[in-house]
Amino acid sequence: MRIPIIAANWKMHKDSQEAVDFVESLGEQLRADSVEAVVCPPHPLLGIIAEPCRTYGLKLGAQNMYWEEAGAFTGEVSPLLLKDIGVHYVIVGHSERRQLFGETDQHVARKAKAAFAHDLTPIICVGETQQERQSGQTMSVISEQVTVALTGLDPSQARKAVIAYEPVWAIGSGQAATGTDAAQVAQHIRKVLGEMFSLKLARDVRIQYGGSVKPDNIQEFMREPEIDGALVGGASLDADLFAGIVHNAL
Ligand code: G2H
Repeated sequence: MRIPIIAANWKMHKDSQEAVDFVESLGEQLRADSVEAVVCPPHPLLGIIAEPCRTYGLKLGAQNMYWEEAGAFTGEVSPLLLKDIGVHYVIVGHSERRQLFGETDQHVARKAKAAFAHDLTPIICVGETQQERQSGQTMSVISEQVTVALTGLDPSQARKAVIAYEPVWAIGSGQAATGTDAAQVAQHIRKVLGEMFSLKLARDVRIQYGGSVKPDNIQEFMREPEIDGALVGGASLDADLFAGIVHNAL
C-alpha cells in the first residue's frame, strides 16, 4: 500500500515569518488528511519550521545536501545536520541542480546513498528535456537516470526511495505533462526498478509527478494508479493553493 506523498518545493523563496505563517495555515487546513505532506524550504528555514511542522504532522524536507558528514566543503550542508534538526526527506537531483549547478547522475547516486546512511529518505528527481522528448529519448534518459541513482542501494533502501518524475519542459512553464504521459513514464520507472531489484519492490516504490502541478490538474495525475503524489514548486508557495492540491489529491 503506497501512501500518497505531496511535497512543497519552495526553491529559493520565503523568509522566516512567511515560512512559519505558511506552516500554521497549511497545518490548520490539513488536520484530517491522510496524505503525507512534506515542506521543503531553503536550508536556513529548516530549523525555524521544524517545530511547527512537528506540531501539525507535516514532514520536513531539504532541497539538497552533500554526501559527506563533515569537512572542508564550504557552502555545503551535511546529512548529519539535516537529521539533527528533524529533516525526513531530501530532494536530490532536481533538474535545476543538474542544469545550473552541474549535478550529475553520479552525484545524485552518492547523495541518495548518503541520505539512507543517515536515515533520511531521498526524493530522487528524474526527467527528460524538451529536446530529448522530441527526439524520442525519454525512456532511455529515464532508464539511465534511475539506474545510476539507485545502483548500490540495498533493496531495503531502494524500496523506501521516492522518485519524482519531472519532465524539464514542464517545470515552472505552466505546461504540465498529461496524466497519460506521466503514467507511461512512471510505468517505465517501475519496469527499470523491477529489472534492478524485483517486481515486488517496483510496486512498493512511490513515484511522484512534478511540473506545473496545480489544484485543478492534480486529479489528472492522482487518478493514474502508477502515480503516488506530486512535487510542487510554484503552487506550493501559497498555503491555500497547496492545501487545495493536497485535498484534491485524495
Ligand atoms: C518542478 C516543480 C517543483 P513547478 O521543479 O519541483 O516546480 O511546480 O513550479 O513546475
